[in-house]
Amino acid sequence: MAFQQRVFSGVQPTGNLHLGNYLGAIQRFVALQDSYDCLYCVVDMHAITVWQDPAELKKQIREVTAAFIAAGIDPAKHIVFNQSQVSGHAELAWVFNCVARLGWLNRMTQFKEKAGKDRENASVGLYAYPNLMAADILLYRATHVPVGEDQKQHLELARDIAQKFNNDFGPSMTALGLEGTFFPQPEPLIGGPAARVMSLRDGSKKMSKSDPSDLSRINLTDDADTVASKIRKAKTDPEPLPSEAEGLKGRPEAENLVGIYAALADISKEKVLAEFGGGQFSTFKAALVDLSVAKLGPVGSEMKRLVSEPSHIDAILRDGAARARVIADETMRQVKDIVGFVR
Ligand code: AQP
Repeated sequence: MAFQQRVFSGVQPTGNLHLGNYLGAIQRFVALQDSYDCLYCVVDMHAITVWQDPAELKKQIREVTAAFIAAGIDPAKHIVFNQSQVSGHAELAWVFNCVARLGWLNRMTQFKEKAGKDRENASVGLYAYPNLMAADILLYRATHVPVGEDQKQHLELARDIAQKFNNDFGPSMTALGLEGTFFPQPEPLIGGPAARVMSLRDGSKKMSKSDPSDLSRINLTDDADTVASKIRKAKTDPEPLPSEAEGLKGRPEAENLVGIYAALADISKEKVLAEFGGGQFSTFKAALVDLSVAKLGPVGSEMKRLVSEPSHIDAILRDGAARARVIADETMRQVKDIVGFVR
């Protein structure tokens, strides 16, 4: 079956949207708008897999929506919405809870990292998170999913779930006259120089919203002075920058800053090193500050302007959810028939 080319991706409203979310995901969402029909979702149901203060959660949902729009996503041409307004996500996730195997989920490294040592106390939702993510994507039968590298394993699981559903229910689909495969194999779109942006304080850890040190990340709402100070304080090593990308091996902090520059300037790491190789970090950092402020400053100020008008954001989310529901309801109608539920 030929599936309509469609992009789906989501961002959790868990606070402190950072440069990693921007370069690994949001900036790439913007670029895909010209070639695909896109759905960009504020995944609030994923957010509550760890405790969220209800009043803060509302603010954060609006903040992620504002970031999408400030970065250049057009909610009139594409669909921007929050997950909890479309009940199909929860319904399909339940079906997938019954398709995915415990052994598959036991292999998910993100659960192990997030649950940490206190595994017994982690929510069931955190454990089942990848099944909900598979439902998010497959509810729209999306064919392409732009994500950062940290989500690669979850995408592979979504592909396994799609395949098992198609196999398990193959005879039921045939009986219903549905030809071929029902769910596509969604393709991850991972790549570019900033698929995994690392912490500014430790090149072995990914830049993350939940890192207790604010110096580890550049938040999209940081002002120019804060961005400059965080980049100046970013950990480096004593060697000058190499002139070839090969020379970045074993130098994670240098590689991270060069990757950030390359992604912001939309050039390759080689090109960055052709310009700055052999020089000191101080010169390179000054150029990185200028570039970061020039690129992120307008996004941050537009985000602040948009969040000051919550009713406008809520209207965008309601409109997006209504349009998402049209696709989702049709998928769920067919899924219910395939599974054997009476409607
Ligand atoms: N450091 C990163 N580099 C590149 N891409 C990243 N993403 C996240 N961190 C980086 C990508 O951003 C999108 C949205 O992520 P999310 O908020 O839904 O979830 P996350 O990956 O759990 O983000 P954080 O910042 O790491 O949050 P916490 O600290 O709560 O775990 C995804 O496409 C993700 O790949």
